[in-house]
Amino acid sequence: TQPPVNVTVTGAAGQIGYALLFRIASGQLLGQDKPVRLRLLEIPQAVKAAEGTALELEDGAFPLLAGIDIYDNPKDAFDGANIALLVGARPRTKGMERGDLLEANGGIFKPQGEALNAGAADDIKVLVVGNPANTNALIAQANAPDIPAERFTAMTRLDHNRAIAQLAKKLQVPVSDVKKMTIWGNHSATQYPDIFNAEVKGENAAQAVNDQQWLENEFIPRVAKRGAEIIEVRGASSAASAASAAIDHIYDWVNGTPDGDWVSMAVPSDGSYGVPEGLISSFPVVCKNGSYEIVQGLQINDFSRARIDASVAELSEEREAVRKLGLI
Ligand code: NAX
Repeated sequence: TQPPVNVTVTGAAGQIGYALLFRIASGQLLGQDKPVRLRLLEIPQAVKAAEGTALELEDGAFPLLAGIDIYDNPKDAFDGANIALLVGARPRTKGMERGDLLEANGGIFKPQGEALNAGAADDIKVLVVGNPANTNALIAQANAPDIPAERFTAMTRLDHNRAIAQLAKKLQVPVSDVKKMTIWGNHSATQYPDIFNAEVKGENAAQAVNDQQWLENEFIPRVAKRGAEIIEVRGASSAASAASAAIDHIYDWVNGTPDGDWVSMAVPSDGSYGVPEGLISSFPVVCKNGSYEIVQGLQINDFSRARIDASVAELSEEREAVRKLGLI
């Protein structure tokens, strides 16, 4: 049998962590042939709750779970990590300005980037889920100069999955008929779900829908504001769907995307589609042999261009703000 893969999860005692850890332990993160060792990071006050979750994980008797260790400091938690899921973050509280939010998260993601740089395994892959995810990923990446920048990614897969589900519902087809969905830009309300390059049963999705009113006034805002809708209806923010998307993101990155399809990941821009280099922005990507490439050559119409530019402008502003704070 293979040696276990070290998977570090931060915010392990939170609600996404609770949904995520059981799916990792059951083999859904990497595949049914890959044993995993969980390394959980929490703040000291939440270590006990993480220990409780670890007891439950033990009770799952998961054949692929080789062990669980719990830490309250990033240095130890990221030592030897092959996969890092950065879920724990500082949420926006009442009266907090965006600058305060970025600064508070800088206090988390800067030391985590440094700890990854110091101790992670050579093949480390990082997914940032904690918001503001794109800029938190940028902070961690900038503080880990010895790790190739492209190993730092942020999660827009939940947005991607939401967009597929809404489009399938509109066209009354199974979700598996929808291919080549793309989320562009920031994981925020400015994100742009693009159906002009998507396909439904091989047909162009925008043509299949043929309803600009629905696209502009229902689909785009519904996907972009789905997080708020979940809070409104459920009384708590998305947790299991977010965990599921994190599983999808890493599974596809490690095992590859299917032929004839792609997924959305926020990754450091190489300048593709006019997105300034270095910004961690969502793109269509294909994964193969454990790495990914941004899909090239897609047509971007004026409608899409304006929306992509607006979301990317927000990312540029966030980068400027964290630069001024000395976080990158
Ligand atoms: P919870 O508040 O339930 O859990 C967060 C956990 O992180 C807490 O247990 C807390 O103690 C821990 N934590 C805080 N600072 C830490 C640190 N420095 N090191 C380690 N652990 C730390 O939040 P939850 O609902 O689990 O959401 C987690 C994050 O995911 C939030 O930032 C949330 O905004 C973000 N989301 C991102 C999504 C995405 O699509 N990218 C969607 C879902 C979710 O909203």
